[in-house]
Amino acid sequence: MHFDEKKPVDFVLNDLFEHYRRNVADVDKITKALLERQVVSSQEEIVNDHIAFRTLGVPNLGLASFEKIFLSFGYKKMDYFYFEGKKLDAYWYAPADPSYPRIFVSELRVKELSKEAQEIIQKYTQSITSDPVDQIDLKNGEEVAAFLQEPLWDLPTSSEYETLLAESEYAAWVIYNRYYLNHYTISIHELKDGYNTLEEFNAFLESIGVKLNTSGGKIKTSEDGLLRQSSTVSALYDAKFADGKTLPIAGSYVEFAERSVLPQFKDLPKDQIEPKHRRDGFETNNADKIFESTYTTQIKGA
Ligand code: OOG
Ligand code: NI
Repeated sequence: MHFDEKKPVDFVLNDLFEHYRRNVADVDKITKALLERQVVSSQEEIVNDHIAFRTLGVPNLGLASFEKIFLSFGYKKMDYFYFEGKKLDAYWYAPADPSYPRIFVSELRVKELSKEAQEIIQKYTQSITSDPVDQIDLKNGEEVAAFLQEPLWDLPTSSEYETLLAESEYAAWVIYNRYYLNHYTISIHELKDGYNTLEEFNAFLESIGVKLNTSGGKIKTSEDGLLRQSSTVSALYDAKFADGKTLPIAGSYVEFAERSVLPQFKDLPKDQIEPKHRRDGFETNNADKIFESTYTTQIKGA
């Protein structure tokens, strides 16, 4: 993706992507292979379907705080999703201009965790007594981009991290990684023949040594069959904790989405198909499995 950086949203999306690309080796690995095979002629040509963020449901943080950023950029709040087993709520946000990525934001139901886990999260977040997003100028792209990289709370100790991890992989991910971009998503249907179905694209990924999330199968399919998604498994990186210990923990991953043309537009000639003719939105059962791209079960699994 590439934007001209004139509007705050452009600066923010570019900055998020730059940090993400530098930290997640699979991003450049995939881009490089697509360039070598002449599937695309530049990184900018890859269409970004959506990006995702994770938040903690505590006062002054969470969805209600985070969404202010993208609502101010003209995004519209769309459907609600609930993930019972993972204790998460989520929404997706549609861009004002369809050439921009959708945004998927989830939030942990902290109140439903054990007392011990809640106390760890409170220890680090209770000093946040007003919404930090209210302190930034949302019209200033540089300021918003810096905010999204800024640690809002102190690092936990390694044992606190492990306690959280044992109960909620999501909680452990957010306490360390905070608002880092969780993934970007390549729109597979926009690629050329040979690469524009998930079966073909996954085969290409595996041929270059990219490991895929297998939870619920490599391809996750919506009930209507029109939204199919796959994702990589996060790499581990060495993370330093407040007690000086270093642990290998999950970072971010890459996702791939294939959105089919809606039944009412199935007879449109190929060259007239626009994003609005394709399946929009997200799917709870797909998302539930994609969350596990940062989970130990997927990372340690064969
Ligand atoms: C988000 C998982 C869900 C999708 O496209 O359904 C998702 C996450 O891992 O935070 O990205
Ligand atoms: Ni996603």
